[in-house]
Amino acid sequence: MTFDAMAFSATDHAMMAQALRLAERGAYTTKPNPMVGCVIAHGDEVVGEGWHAIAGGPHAEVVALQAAGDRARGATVYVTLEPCAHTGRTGPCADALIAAGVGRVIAAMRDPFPQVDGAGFERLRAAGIVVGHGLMAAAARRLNHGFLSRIERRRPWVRVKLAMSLDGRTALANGDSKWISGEASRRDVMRWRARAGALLTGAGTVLADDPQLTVRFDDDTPFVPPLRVVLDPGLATVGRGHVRAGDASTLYFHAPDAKPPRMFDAAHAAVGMRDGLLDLDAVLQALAAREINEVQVEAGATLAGALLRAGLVDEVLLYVAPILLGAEARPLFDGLRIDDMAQRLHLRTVETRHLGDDLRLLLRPERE
Ligand code: AOF
Ligand code: ZN
Repeated sequence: MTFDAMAFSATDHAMMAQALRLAERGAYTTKPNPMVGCVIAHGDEVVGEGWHAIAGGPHAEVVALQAAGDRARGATVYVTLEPCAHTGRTGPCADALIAAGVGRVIAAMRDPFPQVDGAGFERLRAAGIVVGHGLMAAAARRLNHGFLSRIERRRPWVRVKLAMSLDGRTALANGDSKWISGEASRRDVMRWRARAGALLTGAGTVLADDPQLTVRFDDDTPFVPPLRVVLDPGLATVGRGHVRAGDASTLYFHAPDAKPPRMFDAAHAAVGMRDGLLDLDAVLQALAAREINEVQVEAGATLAGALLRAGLVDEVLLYVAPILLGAEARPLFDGLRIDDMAQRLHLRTVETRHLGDDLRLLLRPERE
């Protein structure tokens, strides 16, 4: 049977759905690696499960094979990403699957990582294993949109987090923006932060809000702390703000002519200027080069607006609080000039949810 002709059964779907749920367990810890889940089964009977928990640790298939032991022989393996064929921090999963004598491997999607990219499937087929792929591919892509963005577009996935009043305002005219959203929303933000490889803000937000940009959970859920990134063309915030307190590291991007002070010990990098702002494309490319898959932007309307205008926003995470801030307060995105309804920007609502008194929307700008 060729993989193109393989029809997936209801059992196949249920097993892959479980593999995707297992993969999610690595959401806060696998970065910069993708999240991967694996289920090994004989028909409806699951004999092994695994997920990739941490970069450098065993891959999902290896964990599941260990759990299955001898029962892996002749079994079907469901995995959310193509098994690897390279020797990276661990040995190739394709070889481990072959050695265990599995009968069939079904993957949700191909791994675009240059050292894999189809080579895993080929190696399995060459060993006589039946290979299928494409089962629940859309869900698998969504799961790893950050990793895929870094590999395929050489820039991270960009999520802009905003909290607004019912009248669409994010801060008072004097810059005060604490507290718009409620307690449940603020707890929820921590979970999204923990998924991100970097939290990005601007010098204006550091001066006005003094955020810590750390993950603070009220339980002991493990996570890899995201890098804090400050866009500060003139290095005006050096030595100021909470953004360097706590355990996470901080990286400053500045204009080429800004001179870091002599005793400045934080990581910093110069990027060019474009339209009076740091070149945002260059910033994102530099973050991808540092293996950042997903960036969460927590900044004001200036940076959010600049990213949106540059077409660099992949996702908007919006908390809507049932309060009114009035017409003098600041909007969501600065610099959008729309004189004609034909110019209006469309976003697609991907998900809505209630959090206490707030409403959480997940939106994607529509690209033409
Ligand atoms: C798999 N199963 O569970 C994962 C895979 O540095 P390494 O050795 O951990 O390799 C990382 C690369 O391996 C990563 O970029 C991605 O292409 C693949 N991840 N592959 O077969 C897994 N996590
Ligand atoms: Zn692997």
